Amino acid sequence: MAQARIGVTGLAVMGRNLARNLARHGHPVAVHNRTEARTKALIEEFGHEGTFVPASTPEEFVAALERPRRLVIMVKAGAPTDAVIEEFAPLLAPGDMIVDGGNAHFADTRRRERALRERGIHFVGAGISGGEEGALHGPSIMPGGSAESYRELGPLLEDIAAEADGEPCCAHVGPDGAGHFVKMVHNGIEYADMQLIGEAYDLLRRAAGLGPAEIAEVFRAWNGGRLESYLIEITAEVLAHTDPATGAPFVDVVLDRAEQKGTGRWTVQTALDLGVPVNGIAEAVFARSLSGHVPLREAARRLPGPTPGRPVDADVFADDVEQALYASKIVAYAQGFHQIQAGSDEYGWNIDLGRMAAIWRGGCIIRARFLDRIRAAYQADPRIPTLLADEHFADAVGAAQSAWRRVVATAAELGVPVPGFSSALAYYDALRAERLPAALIQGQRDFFGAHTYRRVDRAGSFHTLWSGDRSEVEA
Ligand code: NBP
Repeated sequence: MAQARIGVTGLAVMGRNLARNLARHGHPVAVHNRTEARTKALIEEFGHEGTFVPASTPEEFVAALERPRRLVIMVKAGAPTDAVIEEFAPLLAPGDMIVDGGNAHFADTRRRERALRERGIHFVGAGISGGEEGALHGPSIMPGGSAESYRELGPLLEDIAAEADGEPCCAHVGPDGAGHFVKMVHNGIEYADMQLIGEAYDLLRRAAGLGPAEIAEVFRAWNGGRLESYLIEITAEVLAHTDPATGAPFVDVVLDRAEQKGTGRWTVQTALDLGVPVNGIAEAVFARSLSGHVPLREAARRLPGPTPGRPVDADVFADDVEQALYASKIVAYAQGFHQIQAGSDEYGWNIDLGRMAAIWRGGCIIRARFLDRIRAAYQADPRIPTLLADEHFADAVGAAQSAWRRVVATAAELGVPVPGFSSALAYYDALRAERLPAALIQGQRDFFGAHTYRRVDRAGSFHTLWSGDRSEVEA
């Protein structure tokens, strides 16, 4: 007999917490896991939190769900997701819904959605951000799939999502893979944001000579202003932490090799396919990659750097870094939103970009005060070509640009790597440039490959007879 409104299969950290979140909100939830011990552990530890219906087999699990069935998969992304779909889909009926809450690649989600649609089953790729804490207390949820499935699922998902200013941090993103695409770009932006914060810390330490505890205080102060965000807040916590074993600053005992699970890399790969310049996100992915190349770093350690100069004035420099960080962050988000717009156009998703900013305001890792500004920018002009053209952001980067340039110049002089800050500044300068050296590149391409070029003064494509008399012909 059907007893559960929704079911979760895959009860590792994310699935377990999502199931608990549903139960805590009064939704009877069926729970299942390939290895039954996880199901039993959930019931033993948290069964008192709400109505759980434990199931030992897929058949029992499906039988426990009211119709149309809502089945959430929270397993390891990739082949396990396909295996679970293959296991459950034959047990479902037309109109039922499978939600994949894992970190799937949006192209896989498109493929799975198409295949299940042919069997009459709705497949919803839902990006879920916020890690295990978010899954339990309220994540940011980005569901794709059909509008019809959202009518059935939306109220449940909105119920368990985080809230920001009384609004749920969950909205229907668009058809098929739109939800996982937006989650992917969200993660790419997260990479960029973290890299920029890392550079700010490195500069305050190496250029201004501040210690981790002092830098923690700088971040705490920043968190009271326009940079207020979860990432700035936890940065202060991490920097203030002392290693209990050695008494040293925690940040000094951690190996400086950053890891990644792959969504940042997907963001950059997809951006390349779409032809969208996301250099801030790419630099962040490459910076993590570089940090892990130990033999490379060891081989290069003896290369000369600049002669140490005088330390900068810490207070003045910290203010400059705050401005550089804010401006670079605006650029990173502008690039990410450009990519979402491009994906939406490419796949016909019709994504409401302002809504995406709104549902990232709570629950997720990049939640930040300034997302309100991004929402406002898209409300004012839903097709604005870049966030940098919005009046607020244009004014902010304009006001910050002198400090931003000083910070990048100081970093270069002192030999502190700031790929995030400097690539963001290069993007800003490239976008605002009257003329770019792309004209020369077109000339080179025409010279060696007869690739042709267009002219500023008349329509058409042209080729110069470089190895002949250098006259111009229309191509
Ligand atoms: P994991 O990604 O560690 O996956 C473990 C779960 O997958 C277990 O329930 C395991 O069952 C199940 N599983 C595997 Br592995 N292969 C299976 C198969 N062939 N058939 C059935 N079940 C299989 O769990 P997680 O960290 O909770 O993450 C779940 C999803 O959420 C992932 O896609 C992840 O990328 C995504 N996500 C994670 C986070 C996070 O902070 N951890 C945040 C956002 C999204 P078993 O118990 O029988 O081995």
